[in-house]
Amino acid sequence: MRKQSSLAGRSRSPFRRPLQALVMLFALVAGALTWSAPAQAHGTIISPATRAYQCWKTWGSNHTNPAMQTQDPMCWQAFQANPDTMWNWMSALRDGLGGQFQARTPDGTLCSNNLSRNSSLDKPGQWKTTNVSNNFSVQLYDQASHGADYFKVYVSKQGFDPKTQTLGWGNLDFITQTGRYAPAQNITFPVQTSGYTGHHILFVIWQASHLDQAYMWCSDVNFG
Ligand SMILES: [Cu+2]
Repeated sequence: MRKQSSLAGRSRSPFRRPLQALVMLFALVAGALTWSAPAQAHGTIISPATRAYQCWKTWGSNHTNPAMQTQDPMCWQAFQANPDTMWNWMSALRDGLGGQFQARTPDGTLCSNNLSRNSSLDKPGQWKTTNVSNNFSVQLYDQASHGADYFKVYVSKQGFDPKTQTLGWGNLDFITQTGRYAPAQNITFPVQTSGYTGHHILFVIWQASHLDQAYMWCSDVNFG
């Protein structure tokens, strides 16, 4: 019986092998697409760069380089924790918050938008900073052109140390809330501050316009 069935199997193999090869090829391609393509296309603040975007831009094409461990340890730990955080720099979103940002975002989870897959972004440390003056521009790049109901902008208080402290709501100064912006791939708005020196976290909430979809990010800035 075994012999017969194996013979039968062999006789079918010219048909089965190409089919198996096709199935495997499809699985490989599907797997590669799932891994490399963003789950959905959205956006982030590219200037001053958000944490995940800065890491992606600096190391994305070179993310296995061991030099990152000493040159940019916070990006290193983020890539170690979950490289998807960087590949999906545009997808730090939650739907349906109804504007309840503080109530639904516990202290210590602000920089990840309370997304556990991005918790590496909440870690204090030597994140690379962008130099800014008291008055600077914030630039959203949005592949999906959602537009904005508004942006809310905060800066960590003078005296708060992003290198050693985890960010909570009580550590933030509210700076401004913008008006609406029509759908566009690039939205730039001005921010005016005073009295800040050194390393601060710029915390921005983007309430997108196509549905109740909220993004939150931390950008590390150095007030010169
Ligand atoms: Cu979107």
